[in-house]
Amino acid sequence: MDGAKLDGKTVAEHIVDFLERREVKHVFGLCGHTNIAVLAALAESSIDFVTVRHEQIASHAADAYARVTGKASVVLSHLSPGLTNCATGVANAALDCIPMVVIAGDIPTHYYGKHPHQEVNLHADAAQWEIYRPFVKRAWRVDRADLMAEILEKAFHLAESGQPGPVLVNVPMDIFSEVIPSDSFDRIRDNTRVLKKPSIDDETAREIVEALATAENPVAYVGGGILLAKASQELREFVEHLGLPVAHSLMGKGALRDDHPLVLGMTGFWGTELVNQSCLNADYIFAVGTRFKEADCSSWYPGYTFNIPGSKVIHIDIEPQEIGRNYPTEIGVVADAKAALRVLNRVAREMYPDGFNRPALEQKIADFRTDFKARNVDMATSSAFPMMPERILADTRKALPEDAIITTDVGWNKNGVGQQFNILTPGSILTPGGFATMGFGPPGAIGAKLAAPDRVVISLVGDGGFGQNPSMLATAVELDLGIIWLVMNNNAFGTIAGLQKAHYGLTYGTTFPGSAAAPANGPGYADIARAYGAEGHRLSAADELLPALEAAIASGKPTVLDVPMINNPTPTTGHWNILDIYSPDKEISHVAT
Ligand SMILES: Cc1ncc(C[n+]2csc(CCOP(=O)(O)OP(=O)(O)O)c2C)c(N)n1
Ligand SMILES: [Mg+2]
Repeated sequence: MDGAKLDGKTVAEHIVDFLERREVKHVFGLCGHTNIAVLAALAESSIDFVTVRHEQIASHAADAYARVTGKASVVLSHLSPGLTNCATGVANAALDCIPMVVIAGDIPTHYYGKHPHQEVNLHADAAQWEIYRPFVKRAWRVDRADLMAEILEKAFHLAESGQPGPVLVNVPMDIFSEVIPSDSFDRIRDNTRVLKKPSIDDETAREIVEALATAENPVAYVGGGILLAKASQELREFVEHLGLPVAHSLMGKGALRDDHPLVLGMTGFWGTELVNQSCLNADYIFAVGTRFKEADCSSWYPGYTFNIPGSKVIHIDIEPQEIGRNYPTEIGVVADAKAALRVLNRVAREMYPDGFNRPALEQKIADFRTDFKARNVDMATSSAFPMMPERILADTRKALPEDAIITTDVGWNKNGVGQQFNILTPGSILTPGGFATMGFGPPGAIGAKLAAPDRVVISLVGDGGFGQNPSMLATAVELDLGIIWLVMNNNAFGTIAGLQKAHYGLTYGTTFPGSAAAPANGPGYADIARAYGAEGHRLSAADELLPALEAAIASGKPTVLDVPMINNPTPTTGHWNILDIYSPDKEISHVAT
């Protein structure tokens, strides 16, 4: 063995060299006997291994890290229970198109099917990789050491190209430890690193610009694809030139800063009247980088968010399967959002050098904002305690710099933020859109802070969501990450409690014992934070929030703020078609208190 080692490196060492060449700075994960060879190689490298106490924390942190860096993040997992623990975060990343490479250890190849310790072999031998199949772009089981180099190369390519997403590289532990010559890795050194993405031809671009320029009520509808393609600047130029109002999906929030005069807001179930009405009245919808998903489209019911057919749809997306799935589409274009918008901008300036101004539209948006603010002002400034959610959001926005990164979870923090919290820097809101995973936000903040150590990072999270992964505090304290976790604590799985109350008239299994003011269960979240070595404060009056946030930002210490909050639902004008299941014959608003 020693002799062989002199001639070459182990596969684990080659993997780490490969990651270094790709300028990977952090690997997120948790140990097990199947991956300690990789840990040993990482220990000798320039890469920091971010160790966590639960694999879900690793995959959520890696997800957020990739959202901020724009590059595939790397997770190192143990086999079976490690990989299944990790799965939720990987699936969350998959449904939001976030690039990630998961490297997992597995049982040794010579024990395939013999049921060695922790093998998944109920339907096929050594089959744990199949658990990931439904949500990764591809899952490899590496059965030969000399294939590792090209599989890794393909894995990163696939994760980052087209519609990005996670991939799995599943490695039997004996292969990690096999010593191989470097030629297979040498061969891929000069392979393509970056793929040029597809764009749009001039003729189609002219067709689109013409349609939008001659439309009466065109609306741009943008999704997370703008942020993935880093196309905010190009989007702004285009909509400003053509005077297009901009509606966005949850994932598209912040594609254009929310206080831009042309931004209508988030569509769908939690959308406001202005945005939903504008989309309903549109003759052309210019959709870019969005999948028209259910929550953003009021379950595709006509009359709530979109009237399609009726409105004509132009849809640009990198993934052909997204085009025309739920709505008939007049012009579909498979292209990268940034590349396509660049061409569209040039063509628009050639065709209409003076562009378009729509002062009446801008005035309408401004008036709506003033009116919305006025209607909200009592709640946004209320001294009520437990606090009004609107006040929590308003004070938080006041305390944060414009470029602060906010992770949300699910619940009030996501829906209310989507609706009424201004995002002022593209890419500064990280939210679990597709999977809507409770528990994403708090560990997500760890990934965000590691990717952007100089920016303020705050996790807005419900008490239910915070309870999912509190052990992420251990990692944050060990790495001294100055993150703020603001627990919007209504002592309930409040969003679901609201639904249950409206349809069934009770809250069973959806609220916690006691009340928001006096939860029956101890210890409180501030105590938990202190037990982990973080700062922890439970607020006792609404006026304490702003100073507490300012102090936490100034301290740069990991801080949990436990903020008692009234259990009011997020107001909505949209629609969610679960009513037909739970209350088919009743006129019911399932968010009514
Ligand atoms: C992992 C997971 N389990 C369950 C759900 C269903 N769910 C959606 S919102 C919600 C309640 C979240 O409670 P909390 O974090 O306290 O936020 P709140 O609704 O009270 O604002 C639940 C359980 C989910 N989205 N994800
Ligand atoms: Mg709650």
